[in-house]
Amino acid sequence: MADEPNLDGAGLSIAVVVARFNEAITSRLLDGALDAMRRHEVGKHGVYWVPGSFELSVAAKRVAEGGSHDAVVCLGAVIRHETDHYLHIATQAAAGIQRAALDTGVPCIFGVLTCDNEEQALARSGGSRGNKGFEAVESAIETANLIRSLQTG
Ligand code: DLZ
Repeated sequence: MADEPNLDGAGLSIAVVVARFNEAITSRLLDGALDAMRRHEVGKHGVYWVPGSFELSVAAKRVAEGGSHDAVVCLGAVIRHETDHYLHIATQAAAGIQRAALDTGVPCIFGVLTCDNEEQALARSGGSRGNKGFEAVESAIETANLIRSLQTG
């Protein structure tokens, strides 16, 4: 059976990088993220806005390099349009966020919705399917605590 996740946020500092594109959705993800940080008593946090999900990774990398946060949560909403443009944005956002994490050693969490329509995105940003922003912060806390425990042996 798997270990219980360590969701104690006290003593952690978490950054949230959030995309302004589809702000009606991403502001709900941010609300969920802030709620999770309150509930898990995260010590400090910072919020950084970028234009769209494509820019999340470059900002996450710079924030992680700054060294003052234990994890970076990236929030965005990529919604299918008439062309396949959205596919490139979602794929590059995922790859870039993972690269930022691997390059810096700081957990960078993928809290980006990839949906067919706004209805699906609303359901996953505080609707019937929960809030991906809340879940992303829990992933950040658990991973940051694991990394910290591995560093201190
Ligand atoms: C241009 C664009 C499009 C078409 N769709 C989305 C989207 O669904 N979600 C999102 O976060 N951003 C979108 N963008 C903006 C890009 O992420 C990016 O900001 C611009 O292409 C400028 O690099």
